[in-house]
Amino acid sequence: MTGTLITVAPTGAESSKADAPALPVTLDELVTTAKECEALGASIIHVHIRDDAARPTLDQGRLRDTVAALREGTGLIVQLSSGGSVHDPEADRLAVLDAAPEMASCTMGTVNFGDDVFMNRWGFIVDLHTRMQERGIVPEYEIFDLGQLTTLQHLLGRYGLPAGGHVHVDLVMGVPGGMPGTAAALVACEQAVRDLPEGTTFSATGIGRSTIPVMLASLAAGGHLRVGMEDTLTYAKGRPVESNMQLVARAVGFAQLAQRPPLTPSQARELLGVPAR
Ligand code: KMH
Ligand code: ZN
Repeated sequence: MTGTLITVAPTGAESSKADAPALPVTLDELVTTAKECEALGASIIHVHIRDDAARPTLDQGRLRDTVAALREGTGLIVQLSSGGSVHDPEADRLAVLDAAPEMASCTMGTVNFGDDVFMNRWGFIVDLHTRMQERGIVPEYEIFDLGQLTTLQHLLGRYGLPAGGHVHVDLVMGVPGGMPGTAAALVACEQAVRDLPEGTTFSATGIGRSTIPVMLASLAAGGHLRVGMEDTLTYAKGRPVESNMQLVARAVGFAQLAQRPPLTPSQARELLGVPAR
């Protein structure tokens, strides 16, 4: 078993700065957070950006500036979200790839998302996957429900392996409308991952209070970790998260206890098939 990939997802598109003042929403806040999380043991940053009013945006200029600033200021693998917010049109989500990140997310199906719907049509998934192949952008396949792993199997069988040749999935567990954030659900996914190409790796993230059981289950099952304020705003009962660093530090501690210490960004690049810097 290898060390642990730790992804930080610091911002997301769902929480407001008013509700979570520690949320990094400016470029400066994002780069500062990224540097601190890298120093603690993160190797990937999953990025959603905000506009001047701290609202989610897929503005192309801002995306490019963000990729450049993170590359300049950190060694982290920069993974842009192509999921955006549930309100973003497909064209804007596809255009995220024009900002030329090293990685981008690619969700494997439509899912209810609280009171909203996170729409991911088959044709849209194929467009994202094939454009990433053409441009050498390594996908992280986002899985919100068990059947989406079967969709991924179908996608790879029909359109081939992603850029870099390695398949990496992220199990997003505990979204209201998706699979639960339980050890049982994680084990079911881990079994289904075995039907994907040999060497496929997975990370897992538990939304809200499922963050700890999902982290422990993922480490026990040989998986990797994603944490951050995109997914978790309460550190413990009655204690709001103070910073992304607090969540990364906890994940690093769990990984070390499991004797699977954090991978460095260059080790993570090697594992995922992301070209070395
Ligand atoms: N914000 C969610 C609607 C992704 O980044 O690819 C979608 C999401 C997944 O966060
Ligand atoms: Zn996201």
